[in-house]
Amino acid sequence: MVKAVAVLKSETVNGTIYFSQEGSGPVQVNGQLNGLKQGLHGFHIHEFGDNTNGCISAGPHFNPSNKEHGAPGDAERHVGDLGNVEADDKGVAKVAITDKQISLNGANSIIGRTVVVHADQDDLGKGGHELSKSTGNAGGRLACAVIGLAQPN
Ligand SMILES: [Cu+2]
Ligand SMILES: [Zn+2]
Repeated sequence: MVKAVAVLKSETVNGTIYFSQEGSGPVQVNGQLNGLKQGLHGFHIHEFGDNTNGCISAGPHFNPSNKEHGAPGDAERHVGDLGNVEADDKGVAKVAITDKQISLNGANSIIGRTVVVHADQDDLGKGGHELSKSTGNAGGRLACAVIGLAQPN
């Protein structure tokens, strides 16, 4: 079992996201984000673990196979496309995602990259906006954190 963790903290949003993977199986993504506006928020792995200029220096969505932006269940998607998380009326989003494209080892490894939560809903590539096929038009980057290895147990 490989485990990883990211601790997000910005002026408005904070939370902790845990990742775990058995062998080359799916990655379980679990955790909680606080301080969000109620509703859906884009949630992605961005290419670089570089937060020197805030979340912007994390670069674009992690896309090692050079595909277009899409929904988590689509064949045509960035590896980093984890869709949306949904915040309740208290601004809390409980995250519970199982994903088969991200990995904690090998070519699709997200270790050392950045997890980002956005201001707006990710349209999953289907919104017809000029940004739909690259970012899902999910708006600004509210909070982010570099994904690091965690103690296995
Ligand atoms: Cu993003
Ligand atoms: Zn994407």
